[in-house]
Amino acid sequence: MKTLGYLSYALLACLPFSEAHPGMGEQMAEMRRVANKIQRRQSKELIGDLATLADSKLTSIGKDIKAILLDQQNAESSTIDASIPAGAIGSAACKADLCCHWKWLAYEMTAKFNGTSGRCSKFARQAVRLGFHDAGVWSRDSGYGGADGSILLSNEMSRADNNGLAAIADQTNKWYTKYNQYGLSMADIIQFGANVATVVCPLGPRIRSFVGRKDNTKAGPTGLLPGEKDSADVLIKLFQAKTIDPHDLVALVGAHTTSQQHFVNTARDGDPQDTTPGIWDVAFYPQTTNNPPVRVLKFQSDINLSKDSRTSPEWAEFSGSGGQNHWNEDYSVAYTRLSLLGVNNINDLKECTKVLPARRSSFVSEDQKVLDMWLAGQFNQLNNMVDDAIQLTGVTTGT
Ligand code: HEM
Ligand SMILES: *[C@@H]1O[C@H](CO)[C@@H](O)[C@H](O)[C@H]1NC(C)=O
Ligand SMILES: CC(=O)N[C@H]1CO[C@H](CO)[C@@H](O)[C@@H]1O
Repeated sequence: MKTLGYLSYALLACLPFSEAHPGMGEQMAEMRRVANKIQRRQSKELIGDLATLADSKLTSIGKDIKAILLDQQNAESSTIDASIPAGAIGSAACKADLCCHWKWLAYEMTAKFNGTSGRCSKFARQAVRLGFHDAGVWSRDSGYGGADGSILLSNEMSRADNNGLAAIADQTNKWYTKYNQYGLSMADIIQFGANVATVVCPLGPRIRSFVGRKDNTKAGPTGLLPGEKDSADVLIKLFQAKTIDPHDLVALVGAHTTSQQHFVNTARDGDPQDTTPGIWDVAFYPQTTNNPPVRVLKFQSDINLSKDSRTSPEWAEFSGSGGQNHWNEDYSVAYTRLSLLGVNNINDLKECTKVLPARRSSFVSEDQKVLDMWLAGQFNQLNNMVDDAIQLTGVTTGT
């Protein structure tokens, strides 16, 4: 790969820098990042029908998704349709409009995912994880499984892998009962839910949202989801078998920035994985390698990934300045791939990104003083309130 390396650095000479007067160190970091990106592109793998379809056969959405999978195009979009839905749920006007029922569903999801604190709720965080656990049950060798709705349409929820997803499973089943009659598949509702949840979390990216996946009532293969005690090597190989490279894996586990665990350590039910649960910031990365307040519970798998030479450079980059935009961009590309594993009609998908709510690019936690005391190990009883993203008011700090 040496020649590719030289090629990458040669190409850099033509690339403009976006920052006005970045320091030399930052310039070097940016150069390394772009060079790595160019190198990574060479090894990006196509999936599903896109692996075999000729370019001349691609629809415009097929072309876009292919470019996203090859890391040649951003997967974020700010295109918003602010008009009211074309008609009431179930009306002829709504049925005639591709994204109308998706818009109603986006309203319902947003209400469920947005806490009174403005942070995203436990439903949002479980929705992101549900999207991963439906799609992630797939590998190049499995031949079946993936983003097919089977996590809720079969008995997969009885697997220990899916502990912690009961609340979003119940809620998603209700949405399916209400909307499947209008053509919305379970597989799509789950992936759409993950994308709505991501953008409802403050600072989260607004990921392009495609619909048209097919449902499958057959349970996916077992043994394809990661464990919290896995080594970096096991995790890297597990994800590589899903066509997800180490870089994309680092981007994806950043979703733990929002997390509050319940089953890794049941004695510490509700303890978060960084100091800002319910916020899609990059605090998770540096806090995994440092010493955060006592209530932050780090997963061994995350610690291991932060240290392995194949994943630690990216971990450090997301931790550094400019990490948020870089991470949002990379997460969106990586999640788009994840959300399409096992999907064999990618070229026929349609797009309803415009019905997602707007993203929030800044956020102030108004109850941070109370949160900080909670993080320092006081107020155990606040765990569930933080989990539900309830505004914590009326507690004086005495300072
Ligand atoms: C390295 C592989 C991974 C491992 C070992 C892992 C493991 C876990 C575990 C054990 C939990 C806590 C569940 C609980 O106790 O309630 C969790 C939470 C979570 N995971 Fe992962 N995960 C991995 C990758 C991912 C990926 C790729 C995503 C999404 C793209 C993701 C999204 C989440 C989210 C959003 C939560 C928070 C759930 C909540 O707050 O209820 N994880 N993960
Ligand atoms: C979520 O709630 C916050 C504050 O309550 C509000 O500022 C924000 O716009 C809401 N987000 C969405 C997508 O509705
Ligand atoms: C294989 C490996 O590196 N496992 C490590 C994962 O992280 C935990 C916590 O730091 C270590 O104890 C393991 O040895």
